Amino acid sequence: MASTKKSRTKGFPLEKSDLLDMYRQMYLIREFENSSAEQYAMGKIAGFLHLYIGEEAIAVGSIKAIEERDHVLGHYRDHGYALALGLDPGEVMAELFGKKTGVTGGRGGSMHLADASKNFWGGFAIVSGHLLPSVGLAYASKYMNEDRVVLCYFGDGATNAGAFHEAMNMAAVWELPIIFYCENNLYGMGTAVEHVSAVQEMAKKALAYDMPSMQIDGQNVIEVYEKTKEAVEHCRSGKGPMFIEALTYRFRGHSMADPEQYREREEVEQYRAYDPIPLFRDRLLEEKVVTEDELEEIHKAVNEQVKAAVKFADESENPPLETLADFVYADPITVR
Ligand SMILES: Cc1ncc(C[n+]2csc(CCOP(=O)(O)OP(=O)(O)O)c2C)c(N)n1
Ligand SMILES: [Mg+2]
Repeated sequence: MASTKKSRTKGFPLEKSDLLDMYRQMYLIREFENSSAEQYAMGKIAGFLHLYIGEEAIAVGSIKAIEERDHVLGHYRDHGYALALGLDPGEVMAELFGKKTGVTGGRGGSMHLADASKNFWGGFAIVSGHLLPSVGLAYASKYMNEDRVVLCYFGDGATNAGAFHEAMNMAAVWELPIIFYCENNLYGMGTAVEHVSAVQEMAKKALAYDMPSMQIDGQNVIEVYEKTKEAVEHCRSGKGPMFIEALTYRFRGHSMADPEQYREREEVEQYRAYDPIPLFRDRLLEEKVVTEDELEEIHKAVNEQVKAAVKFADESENPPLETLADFVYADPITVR
């Protein structure tokens, strides 16, 4: 959500405070996740932990392009969306730790972050499981004349699932205000895209539904912002859905349990040249939007914030045992 002021920084579509905010968010996601990886190694986080490291520009650039009333849904690699939407890092870390103070009371963990007050509906662990609920929200928006756009993020792997095709079809038939946001990081777990997808360019899949699409550089936060803004305007003007394929790469394994035997170290190193954070930092410095000192201040503040988030999670209580069955719809005692 960008500032509404008209002033723009030379060479950029946004003013300085927005640009610095975007840089801060990307750096926060990176440091938050580096720290969560450490916490995982110390045994403080149970279950899966999927890191977004390398893909931060997508969440940050695209969420900057929407309004507060718009809906956001994503897959299990969801820390970036949560932090870009402004969820409290302490409460997100506490959720990873399974603590009572977590964003969903410690019941969902890393893959199920959500906050209804921000229209952030998850964090879904089932690949493509959120695509049809996303279409449902877009349908409600149109039916009730709410002028809300749905941002639905998913991976390249999800485009091979049946629900993807059902969702794309219905959204196109009903001309719904939804952006299908495909983060193509070239792999689904340990499987390279070329082994499982008949086409290598995910944007081509939109052609089958006569849906307009764009292929964008997911490592360039400004491009992500500008293209998402265009897509949001398309949806808001009643022209129906849009498909965006953001080209990206994850620098870490699929999850913390991934020995990464399916790709060469050299490949990962090559892609590090496209790390979205230094790319944005260098551009801000070159265009003299920011000084090294200002960046250093941001780094310091974020590092403190992440430390405080871990402390908050560490010091928070576990949910009490007697609340174990709260929010479970079926009675666990009587169901056989
Ligand atoms: C229906 C379903 N099948 C299989 C899995 C196991 N699984 C978890 S993540 C994943 C890969 C998905 O890859 P992609 O959609 O490209 O997202 P990425 O992890 O690359 O961000 C798979 C197969 C699952 N969670 N759900
Ligand atoms: Mg993928």
